[in-house]
Amino acid sequence: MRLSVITSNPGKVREYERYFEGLGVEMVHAKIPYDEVQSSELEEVVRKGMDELKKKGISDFIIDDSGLFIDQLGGFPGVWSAYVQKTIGNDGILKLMDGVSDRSAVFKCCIGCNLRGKDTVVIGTCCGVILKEGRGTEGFGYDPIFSHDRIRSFAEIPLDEKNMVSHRGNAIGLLREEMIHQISKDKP
Ligand code: ITT
Repeated sequence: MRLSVITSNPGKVREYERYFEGLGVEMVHAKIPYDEVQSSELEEVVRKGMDELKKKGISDFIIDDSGLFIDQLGGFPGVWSAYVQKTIGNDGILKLMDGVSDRSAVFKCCIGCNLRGKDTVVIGTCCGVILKEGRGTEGFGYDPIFSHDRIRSFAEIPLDEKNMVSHRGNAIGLLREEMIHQISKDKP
């Protein structure tokens, strides 16, 4: 089985490839642009993106819209995470969090998967905290400033460990269950 991972972010592709290794699913990176609508819900962005890609005749793919939601910033950067990462970046977030004692945050990942004509949308979350400084060289995006165990940042843990606990790992776990269910139903 072959699935295109449609994203501009190679870090996401590495996580999908690692997770699906050994499951007989080949992940292929595809950079096909689609509109990410302005919405306060990751799921709406994903569903509209899937509709647009299907209208273009594309099938058997995964898209992923993720965000970091910081409690004391009213959920910011949330659905604006990509823009905020490109503009003020991790240093900007650390400045906004200067002197803030409750550093709780949630990473969310919404995956849309089109497989054999059927759409599945799942959401995974990972609770943690914003660290006081960026640490580590693994991963991408907000990984250096986010910690799920309040000790190590996501950029300080190996990819396999991130996949076991992360928002994306949790979402992929749900998707995998759906895929196994669907494949067993399709078998003659
Ligand atoms: P595509 O939309 O093309 O897939 P993107 O990088 O813009 O790629 P998102 O909109 O889903 O992806 O991500 C919003 C931001 O959150 C972006 O800056 C990502 O780097 C960051 N991000 C997403 N998942 C992350 C993760 O697991 N660890 C750290 N940062 C992450």
